[in-house]
Amino acid sequence: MRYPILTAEEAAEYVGNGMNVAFSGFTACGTPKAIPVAIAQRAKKEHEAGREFKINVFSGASTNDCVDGELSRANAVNKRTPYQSCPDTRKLVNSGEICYFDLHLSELAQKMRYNTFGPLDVAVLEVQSIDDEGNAVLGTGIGASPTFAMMAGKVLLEVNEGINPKIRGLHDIYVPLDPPYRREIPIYKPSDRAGTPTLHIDPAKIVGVVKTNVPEGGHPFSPSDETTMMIGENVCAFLLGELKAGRIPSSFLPLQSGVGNIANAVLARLDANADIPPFEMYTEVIQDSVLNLIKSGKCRFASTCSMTFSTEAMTEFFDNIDRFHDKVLMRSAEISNNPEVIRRLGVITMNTALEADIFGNVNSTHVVGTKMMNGIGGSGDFTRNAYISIFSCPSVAKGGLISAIVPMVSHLDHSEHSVDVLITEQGIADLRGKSPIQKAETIIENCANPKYRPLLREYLKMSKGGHTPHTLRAAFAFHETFMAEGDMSKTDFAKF
Ligand code: 0RQ
Repeated sequence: MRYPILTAEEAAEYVGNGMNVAFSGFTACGTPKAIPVAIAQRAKKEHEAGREFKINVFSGASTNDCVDGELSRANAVNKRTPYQSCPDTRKLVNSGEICYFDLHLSELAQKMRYNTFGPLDVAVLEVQSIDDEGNAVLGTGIGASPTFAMMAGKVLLEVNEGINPKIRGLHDIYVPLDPPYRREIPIYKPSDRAGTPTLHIDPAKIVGVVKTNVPEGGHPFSPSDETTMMIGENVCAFLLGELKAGRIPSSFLPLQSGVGNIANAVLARLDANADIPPFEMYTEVIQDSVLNLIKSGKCRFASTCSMTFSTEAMTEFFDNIDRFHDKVLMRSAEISNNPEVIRRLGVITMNTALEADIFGNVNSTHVVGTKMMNGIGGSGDFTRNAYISIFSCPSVAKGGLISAIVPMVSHLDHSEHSVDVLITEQGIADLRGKSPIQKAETIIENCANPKYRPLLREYLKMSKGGHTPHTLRAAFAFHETFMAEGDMSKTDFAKF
């Protein structure tokens, strides 16, 4: 190999206080494992010596514990974007110690190419292999690596020997020209290839390689419970109704699904339902449930940005790669989440809400309007450009102390203009073609938990006048009551 072999500690010496540093990958997949830990150790030493050491951290989406966890615990993060889901990072974001800006994932690469956040000093990229001409085979998550490699002054590589070499050929690396020169992105169906299987990195920028050997996989998820199963059933029922009505063609349309337990349960129910025809996915993350769908023949093809498989699923995938090789393609987040492509393909999107209001506005990010949970992630990229956008969530959280259906969302991520359908375990609210009052009646009767329906009906009744009736002084009565008494169901509108 023509590149110097470094220890992680030597590599970390290239990262200085105040630098913009980008890490490869998307979710935990494809994220570096050694250099960020060494950067965190370096930060601790600098702090002990009384010197400042914080970096601005860019990534494709959430990362692994080696990036967000280690760097946050070392108090080494100044700015952070576009998404995180790490408890240690979340704590510092909510105490104001990390300057977090929550960004649509598809937008990061273009903003970086236009220098919106200043020059990118260092890119730390995990790869499966790299040749002397700088052609790299990436790992199990791409994120914004193509743009990070293009824009970084210096590139530090982690060559992970734990990534199965059979991964070669699963990537489609394509960077669009920037406006005003942009042309259409040539993807007309989820399986279309637009670019190349390897990422070219200018060898002159590669300051060194750190070797690691960490197998990918091992991201656990909980099995479906009764609530998530019911949500899955309701999503199936909705999609079947749309098929029957001819609003979804009989050949079906590509699906996008978020991550987490609800998404897994929905996909499992789609798999089990014989009336749902085989479909393709145009999505940003595929979990074990998608591998099962591919095995059963229900999912014909999955375009994704990362493969978030458990260790067992990852092993099964690579052991049977001949069977899966023409069924999966990984793209950068800029392409997997691209508005142009999503709108063209007619993607049906399924994402999760923390809370929704009776008029169909959705909060996916802020607990009680103030505390950041994770971030908007790709949910906005998909929702705003969907053929049909579906949001689902359990009707209550924290054992019923919180209603997920509220009079007014305490933070807005997805407005009523982008939310077509709301689904809880209670039922389906199809909001299309309805006025705000009709939306409210449908959401209260079909989606709200029976425990909260009388309160929500009362709110709607007391709110008179206008197109979207509200009683502004009481719009956050549910949230205020929860903060004061720990139980939204104790809301007394007369006190507001
Ligand atoms: O709390 O963890 O203490 O049990 O929120 O809720 O129901 O387990 O659902 O794991 O799917 O997360 C919106 C956060 C949902 C996620 C969100 C509490 C609840 C629980 C988690 P505990 P669930 P999930 C693809 C697309 C935005 C990004 C996105 C998310 C915890 O789906 O981050 O969609 N979405 N990306 O008890 C207070 C409420 C609550 C509440 C739930 N109303 N108030 N707490 N909780 N509702 C991925 C990428 O973009 C990479």
